[in-house]
This record gives sequence, structure tokens and C-alpha cells, in this order.
Amino acid sequence: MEDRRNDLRIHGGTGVDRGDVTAPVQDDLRSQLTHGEEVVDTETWAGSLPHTTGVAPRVRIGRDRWFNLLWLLPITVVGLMVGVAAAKGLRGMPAVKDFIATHPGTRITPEAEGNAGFPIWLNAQHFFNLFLITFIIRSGWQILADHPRLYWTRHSTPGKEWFRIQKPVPTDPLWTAKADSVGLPRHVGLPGIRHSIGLARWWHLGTDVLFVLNGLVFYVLLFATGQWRHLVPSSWEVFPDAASTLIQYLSLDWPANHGWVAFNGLQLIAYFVTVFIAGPLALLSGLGMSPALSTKFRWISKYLSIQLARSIHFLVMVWFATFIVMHVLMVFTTGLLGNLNHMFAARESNGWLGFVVFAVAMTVVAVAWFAASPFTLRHPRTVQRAGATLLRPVERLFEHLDSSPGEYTAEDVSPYFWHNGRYPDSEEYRTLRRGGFEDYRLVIRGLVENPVDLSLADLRALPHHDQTTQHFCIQGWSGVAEWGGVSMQTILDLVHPLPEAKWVVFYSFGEGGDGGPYYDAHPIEQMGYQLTMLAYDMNGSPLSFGHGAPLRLRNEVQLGFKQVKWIRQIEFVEEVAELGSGYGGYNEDHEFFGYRQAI
Ligand SMILES: Nc1nc2c(c(=O)[nH]1)N[C@H]1C(S)=C(S)[C@@H](COP(=O)(O)O)O[C@H]1N2
Ligand SMILES: [Mo]
Repeated sequence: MEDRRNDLRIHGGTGVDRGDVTAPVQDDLRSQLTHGEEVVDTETWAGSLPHTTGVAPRVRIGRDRWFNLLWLLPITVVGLMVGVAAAKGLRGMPAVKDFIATHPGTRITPEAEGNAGFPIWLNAQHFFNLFLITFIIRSGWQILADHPRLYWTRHSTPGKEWFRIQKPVPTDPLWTAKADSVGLPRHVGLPGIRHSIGLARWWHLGTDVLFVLNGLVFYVLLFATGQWRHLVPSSWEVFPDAASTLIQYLSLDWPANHGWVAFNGLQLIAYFVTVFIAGPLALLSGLGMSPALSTKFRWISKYLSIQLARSIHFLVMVWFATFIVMHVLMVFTTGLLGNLNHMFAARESNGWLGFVVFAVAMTVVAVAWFAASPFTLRHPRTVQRAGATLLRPVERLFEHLDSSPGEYTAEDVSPYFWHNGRYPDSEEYRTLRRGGFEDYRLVIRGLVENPVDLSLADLRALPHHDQTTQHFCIQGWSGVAEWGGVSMQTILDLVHPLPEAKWVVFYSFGEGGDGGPYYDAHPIEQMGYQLTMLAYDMNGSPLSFGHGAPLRLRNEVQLGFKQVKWIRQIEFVEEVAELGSGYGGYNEDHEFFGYRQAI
């Protein structure tokens, strides 16, 4: 063992030892970096991925039968017809008549009467809520479309998804997640175009921050005033009340609307679930997808895996979407002017004021809706900067979490690990690969005391580090693998970064989607984390071509795109601003990702 260390051929100095290398090694990769575009050109976007739409949503039944959810439309219509007939039949029965007489549906207690009405703050919050949720849902659909499959376990195995809006995964062993993405219509998704997850995430996470703040203020005001009585059922009678209301609605003989004072049983359950269950669940399942949190809180993510969280997050969206449709339908059909006065003019009246305010509010929503995608494509940097600003406190907080608990065991290793990115095809890389990477040299440069060139043998001679960890692709898929290689701490000890070094830049042999070297920068403090390493082995074998041969990065508090594959050079720098477009990495420059992506 000690002999191997002595045998280490570390070539010091700033010059590259060209004698050992067949293809010339470019020391100055920085000058080759390309700039991203400042306006999205949909023709050339994401390496000219042609627009592809998915398929109608399908749910897997049993092993490999797929149910097309469009069938739910006729099924719902038939179900409603049957429901109406059944409810009408029921209402003719004396027992049901008695039941409805004793349970009219709305419980008007003295407390409710003392607390009647909706204050103006509630009107305002209701509006912010509906305004923000349009962006949240649309950008959420866009995020789903980037990996259009949902799974129950952390292994994103093709064929094992329970839901998809894409054809089955092709058999091509090098099929990438990026190629699997689908686009959405421009005014459905946000911003609609295929593989626009970077921009969609700024919308989603940015509006989430505002939505959560609005929600917190709402909770506080709800309980600081008596308004909570409007939303929290006061007795178990809410269930028979809801049954009674349902029968009355379905039999098309509707109950009286006492919304100003108290909601009926069905409303109470729907609002209570939306405000106190679906809302918090959306937040918790959203956080369950963060690599930093999942890695830190392994005792939770062991059960609530990213994919379970993602599936729950989706089901919460289904609840919200269904709620919105039903809610709007009921608002329109149970006394529109009165209802609009309640929620848009804070008054009990049948005048037109509520309607006018509502019309203005809806105009704002509609203009924002139709402007959002075109604005995003025209001003992507504005969206990127605004999103990053809103998220910065959250990202900082999460990044500083200790990642060491995030290890898995051999049984957790995923049977299938998706590929992603653009494969390297330069002559230089091909020559190295043909030669079994004998001539490969990892070049480490920049603000270090001891710049080195390391062959694979040199790297293998360094102390071995192993970790079984989960990969979180920004697109949504995940997988567990065992990585073998060298801890980045070992590399730091070898090269001695200078105090000015703040960032560590990893350059790849591969190009990014739009051409120019793929690269990504990591804060230097994350390089010393226990789970940050250079991997040359995956699941006990040398890293395959597709997964980054001969060397790739693992930094487990960050998302997948920061795990640079086919590493060619590492540079320690003070600032990332002068690299490429200055956003800290290839996808940051070209696809508007964030350089901090711990969520
Ligand atoms: N050089 C390079 N590294 C890259 C990429 C790339 O396109 N080029 N894609 C990234 C993305 S988006 C992901 S999710 C992971 C995928 O790694 P895998 O193919 O081993 O699963 O690699 C990352 N590293
Ligand atoms: Mo990714």
C-alpha cells in the first residue's frame, strides 16, 4: 500500500506534461467557454431539441396495462347522470326527507352568527392566493413535463412508473432524460417549450415563496380574528351535513346559500382540507424533493423518498385543480353576485360592486397569464435573477446542512440509473477512451499552491473513498448508486487551495447542449463535505462512458446537473463572474438554472 503512494506520479508546476498525453491538453479551457443567449430562441433552444408533445395521461394498472385518463371524462358524465338519478330517487324516500329536514346542510351556530362576514384582508389574501396559484400550477406542469413520469420509489425504473404523459421509455441504453422531456402548449405550461425546467422552476419556487408567506399571514390572521370559525368544522355533524348537501345538489334542488354566516358541510370539508391539509402537504412534499434536505434528514427521506414526495405533490395539485373547478362552478351557480360581493367587496349584498372588482381582478389574472410565457422567453435573465433572489435565503440555509447522513446501503442501489446530458464526441476524448484512458490526466489548476496532473493510476493510488448515495436530477428522476473514487478533501489536501479560492470549477470533455465545454462551479466549502468526491467507479465497476468515464463529480447537497461528468480539468477561482456568461455553470449560462440548487 505504501509503495503505491510512493509511486504516485504527480506532475507539479503550472505547465501540462504534454509528453504523456496524445491529444494536446488545453490548459486554458476558460477561454473556450461559450455564452448563453439573453433571449430564448425557440428554434435553437436546448441544443435544438425539436418540440415534442407527450401523450394523454395514463395510469398503470397491474404490471403493464395502461389506463388512459381521458376515459375519466365520459365516466364522470355517466357518473353524474347516475348520481342525479339516484339522488332524485333518494329524496322521494321518507327517511331521506327526514334526514334532510334534520340536517339541512348548514349549521348556523350563535358563534357563526357573531362572526358573520368576510373582512377586506381576507378578500385581498384570497386574490393573492388565486393569482399566485395560476403560476404555481402552470410551472408545476412544466416541471412534470421535463420528466413526464411518476414513481412510488426512489428508483425511477422505466416501466415501473405509475403515471406517464410520455410514451414508454425506448430501449436505447443511452436514452437520456433530456430526450424524454416533452413540451406543453405555450399558455398551458410556463413557459411551455420543451426542457424549460430552469425557467419553470424560478416561477414555481419563486411564487411558492410568496404563496407560503401569504398562507402564513392567512393562518395568523385567521386565528387572531374569529375567521377560523368560518373554515373549521365545529362538530362531527359536518359529515351528515355534507351527505345531505351532496344529495341536495345532485338532486338538482339546491340548498340555501348562507355563505356570509356559515358554509354548508361540503364546503366546510372542501375548504378545511384545502387550507389545512392540501396547503401544508404541498409544502412538505415539495421540500421532500430537495437533495440537501433528503440527504440531511435520511430518517424521513428513507420513507418519504423524492419520488413519493413528487407523486404526493402531483396528487395535491390534482386536489387543488379539482377544487378550483368545483369552487368556481359553485360560485357561479349559487348566487354569483352575492358570492362575488362576499369575496371581492367584503359585503353582503346583491349589488354589482363585487362583480366589478372581480372583473378587474380576473383581467389582471388573464393578462398575467397570457404575458407570462412570452415574457419569460424574452427576458429569461430577469426571471432567473428574480427567482434566485426570492430563493436565496432558502438555498443558503439548505446548503449548509451536513450531508453525511445521506448514505444508503448496497440493497438500495437502483436497478436502472437514467443517463443525462450530451455525450462527449471530440477526437481528443475518443482517443483517450480508445486507449483505456491510459493517457488521461486530470489537470488541476488555478488558485492552488500545488497544481497537479493526475493519471487514473495516480487517482486510484490515493486513499479510496466510497459512498452509496442518491442522485437528484433537476428534471425529477432519481437513483441510488455506489460511487468509488477519491474524496475531494484528499484533493484539497494535495493541491492546497490559496485563501482567495472561493469556487471550484469542473470542466468536462463533453460539450453542453448548445456547444462549448460543459462546466460547473461549486462553492469551495462544499468541496470539504463528507459526501463530495471524484468518482471513477460506479457500483463496483469503472465508470461507464454514459455515466462519465473516466471521472465525475459527486456533491450530494446539489442537484444532478452540477455533477459534472467526463471531467477534464479542475480550476480553483475567486469569482465565477468571468467564466462563460458568469452564472456559475453551463446550464446556468445556457438554460437559466441557478448555481445554488439545493432544492
Ligand atoms: N459533462 C456533462 N456532465 C453532466 C451533464 C452533461 O450534460 N454534461 N449532465 C448533468 C445532468 S443534468 C445529470 S442529471 C447528470 C446525469 O448523470 P448520469 O448520466 O450518470 O445519470 O450528469 C450531469 N453531468
Ligand atoms: Mo439533470
